[in-house]
Amino acid sequence: MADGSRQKAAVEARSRPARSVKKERQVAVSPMNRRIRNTSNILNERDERPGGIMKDKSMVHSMAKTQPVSERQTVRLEDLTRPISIKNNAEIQAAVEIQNRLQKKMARNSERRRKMTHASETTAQNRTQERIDFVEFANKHYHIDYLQNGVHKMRYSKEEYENIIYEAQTIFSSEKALVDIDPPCVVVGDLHGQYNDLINMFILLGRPPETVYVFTGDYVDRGMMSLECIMLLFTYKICYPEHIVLLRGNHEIARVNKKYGFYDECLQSIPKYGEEIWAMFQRCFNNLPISALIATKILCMHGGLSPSLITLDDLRNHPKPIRNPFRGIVNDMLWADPDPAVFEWKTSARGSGFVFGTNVIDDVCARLDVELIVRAHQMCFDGYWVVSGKKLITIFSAPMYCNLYKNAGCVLKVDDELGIQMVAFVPESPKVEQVIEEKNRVWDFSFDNIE
Ligand SMILES: [Mn+2]
Repeated sequence: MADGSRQKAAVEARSRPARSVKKERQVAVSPMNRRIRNTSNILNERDERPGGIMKDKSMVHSMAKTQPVSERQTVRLEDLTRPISIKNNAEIQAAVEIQNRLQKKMARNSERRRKMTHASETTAQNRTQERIDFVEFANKHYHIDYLQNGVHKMRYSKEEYENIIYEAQTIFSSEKALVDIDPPCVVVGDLHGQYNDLINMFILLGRPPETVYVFTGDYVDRGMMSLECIMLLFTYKICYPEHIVLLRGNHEIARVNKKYGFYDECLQSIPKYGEEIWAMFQRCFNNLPISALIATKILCMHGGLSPSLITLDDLRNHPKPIRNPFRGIVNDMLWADPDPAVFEWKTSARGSGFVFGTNVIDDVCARLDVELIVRAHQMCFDGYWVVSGKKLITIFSAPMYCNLYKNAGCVLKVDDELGIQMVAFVPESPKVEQVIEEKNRVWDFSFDNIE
């Protein structure tokens, strides 16, 4: 190598990448440090820790922006591609009230259907259904007092925790490890306790059952409002089990969420019963499905692929509950990461699961007859990452991750014909918007133009 080019390479290596490496190291430790330092003022209204989306009012507007899409999709989704201008509390409240009315109407219909199809359910279950009005419980989360900047912890009673975890667990245990689902739907990546961003998404894209969702796991840990995230999602699962799929992430494992924030949050937020409720959550998590299959063509999971994934039926019929997965197909699918530079399989630096290359993605897609793999698990600055070949997409749905990254959050919309669109939640930063605009050109595709 000539001296000049070596020097140039050294300069390049020293400048930008070095800074970003340093930043990543900081991020790896500081969320926890911040948590510990700030435990005394959980209810501080101006709190800027994760969980709080709206640093100021203008941010509500900026996060409502969605990305330009192809013409076909623009027509189909015109309400989404128009910038939504929720500027003040009154406007948010009006939007919420319309949704609340719709919600009640749909709940009445769904309740009627449920009564017709499950007329012979046990009386015990009917009794708990009477004790808590689950739809009302979910709607409470959209009360204007909570739709504000910062961290606003909900207070749930012990009975609410017990009822909701119990009912949700009953439903999860009746689901297969691979759940089949029909489009249209929205696939969501990591949330990590960023409850305000979750609420923001429900307000903008619609709540279940109006919109069907597939969540790919990592609801808890890191952020400050894991309990609110998981309680709201479980409630929707109870009310509309067909309209929301909750997959398991690597943080829905006891040994992980004991360490990275959820356990501490339970102890702090639930006086006396924190430990007990945390354990109940773990038993429930053990029943979560691992993977979802949209119209037999789009396979979703939290982490990625496993060398043990031979047929879809193997996965579908995998027994549950799965307590503390350590190795094998389930553990791999919760932990794996793609890497185009890897030839086939490599052990992972995470210490669990594998790293897999593009030829593995091609092989698996051909063998299982799926066209696309959607997974989460890795932070991306523009909210998503398309692996070359367009057969695997990473989505990450926690914008401003831990309030330390200036990343966008992204969800993936799948329409009736399996056309795909990204909806980005953009934090207030011109740099982020520019990055997303650039990448969006790469992104725009449907199955029609994949050969
Ligand atoms: Mn993860």
